[in-house]
Amino acid sequence: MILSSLLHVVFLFAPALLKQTTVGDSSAPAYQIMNAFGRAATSLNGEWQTIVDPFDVGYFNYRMQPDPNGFFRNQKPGSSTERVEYDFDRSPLLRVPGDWNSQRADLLLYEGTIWYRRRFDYALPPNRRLFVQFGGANYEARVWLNGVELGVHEGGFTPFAFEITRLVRASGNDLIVKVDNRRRADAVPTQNFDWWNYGGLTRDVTLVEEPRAFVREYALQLDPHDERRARGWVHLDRSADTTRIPVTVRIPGTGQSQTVTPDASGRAKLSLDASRLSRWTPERPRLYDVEIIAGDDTIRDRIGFRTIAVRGSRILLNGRPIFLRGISIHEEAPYAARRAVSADDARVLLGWVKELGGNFARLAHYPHNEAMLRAADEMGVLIWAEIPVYWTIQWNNPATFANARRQLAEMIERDRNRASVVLWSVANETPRDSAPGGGPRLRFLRGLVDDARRLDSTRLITAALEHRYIDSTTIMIDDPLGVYLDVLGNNEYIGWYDGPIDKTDRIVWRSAFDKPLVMSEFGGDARQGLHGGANKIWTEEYQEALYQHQVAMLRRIPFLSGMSPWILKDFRSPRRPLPGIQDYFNRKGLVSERGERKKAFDVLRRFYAEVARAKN
Ligand code: GCB
Repeated sequence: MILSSLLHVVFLFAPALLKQTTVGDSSAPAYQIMNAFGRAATSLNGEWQTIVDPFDVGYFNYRMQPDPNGFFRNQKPGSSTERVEYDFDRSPLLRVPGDWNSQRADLLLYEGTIWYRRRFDYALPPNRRLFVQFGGANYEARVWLNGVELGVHEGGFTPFAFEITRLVRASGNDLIVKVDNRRRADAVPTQNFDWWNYGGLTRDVTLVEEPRAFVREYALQLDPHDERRARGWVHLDRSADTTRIPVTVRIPGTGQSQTVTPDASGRAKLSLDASRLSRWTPERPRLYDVEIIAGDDTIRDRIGFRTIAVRGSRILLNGRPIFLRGISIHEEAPYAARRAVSADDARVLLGWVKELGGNFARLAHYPHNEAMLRAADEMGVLIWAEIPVYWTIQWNNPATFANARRQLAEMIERDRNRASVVLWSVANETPRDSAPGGGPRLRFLRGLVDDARRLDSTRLITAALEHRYIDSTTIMIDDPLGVYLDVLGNNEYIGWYDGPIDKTDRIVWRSAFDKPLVMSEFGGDARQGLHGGANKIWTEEYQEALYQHQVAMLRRIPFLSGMSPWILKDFRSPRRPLPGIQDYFNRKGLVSERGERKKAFDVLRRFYAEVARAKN
């Protein structure tokens, strides 16, 4: 009772408090500036000073009340007797972008808060605006500039930005970020997941300078209903004093151009003739330079044009059936056990997909960094992109739902112009509601499906589902969520969690839907270099046999339109302690964490070569 009336008071006064402690532009909610790298940007990547703070003493006082003199003040003792119990200037460095776990042995298993501090100078010319953009911070990031709180962002894998036009100084700016990767039951993902909880500023940090009116977001894709046109929209962000300015979109290579005038909300629709544009395909991933010009603002992007659709159980790329020859990938670097952070990491990982003869990758289980999507566009790898709605999350919690929706919207906003992305996935292996017709989980996921369709009509919607046995050899895919999806994903582990390898030989697959199926996971662990017979678990030969039997089974599924076995590379997981075998790695990779191939790699490669000859 006392608590609730206190909260009420805080709630009533919160807006006033915000106004006092922030300067104009800083109380706005976090948003992102699409394509930060196609703009005038200054990188803040590099070494940042850091303070490890497992008890959050830099944020709460000893009564666990927010401390107005927290570490974000970056205080220095004013006299020889003043006590200040932290000092960024003398604190150790961590590299940004990068997870903290792999940078220091004592942080390998750390879950909690680390404070990051970076000093910078920036002479912002008059009539210009400045934003600080974070590519991603796992899991919750609270940001201050020069002691003023800019805001907070929740969710480890999507970008966010704050405007700092009025706060930035010509020299000596202190940017401070509190990053907390503690797992929470109400979070997305929740407490339990099968990957390492890499914390920190894991992606690029950038200052983006823009004029008073600038293009914040834009979409340009082939119209799925009329592929002679490329359609989309632009969204201008304007200071109150800027008048309407026209926006021109150009594809210089083709002479295409259109000029539009945004409405009062800063929005305008685009429609360009696309009849002479070559189609983007995995074999010929043609990208066009695109320029978007609004007054003094020019943004450059490279966009591919293709359509994706379904007909019955087939997936159609540019109107032609395609079989998705894929593999699942976690966002871990190719030759190390750390987060992948760069275009180089992305190219090696996707290079392995190409080596497998693949044309498709499932980027599990959360949005990967932007470099990965851009590399996929350039290299010709179709992408399944997903949000970390994984296993169980709090289906009945409105805050959890709002969080999942936000992460979905942020992912779509960032990647909506990437031709490679053909599938948005809203969930992985979520347990069905107990009521056959559905319940809170179905409501939650339908909400996400509706959002994805509303935000982007140019992609297919999927989810990795579970199945059920209707007798000992017949598997039925009939999750009620399937009604709302374009493509059914399904995870199965026959030969690993589900019976012996030769069980695959007897299984018959059925589906309640006339829709394409992508086998979004199957596989088993093998320690690279461990040999034995096909009947000895954990060996390369066991995994090899498992893949042989799996592909034989998959060939018999008439409605199968693709697959992304689990997984390209061994990855760290706290759920995998077995000494000498797992050592805290999930060993289902076709490649070890050091980049060494296992035998099953070749089984899949041979299968994909055959499929490519027969089906595409
Ligand atoms: C799954 C999960 C994936 C796990 C995998 C495994 O079904 O979707 O995240 O890592 O199984 O190895 O158990």
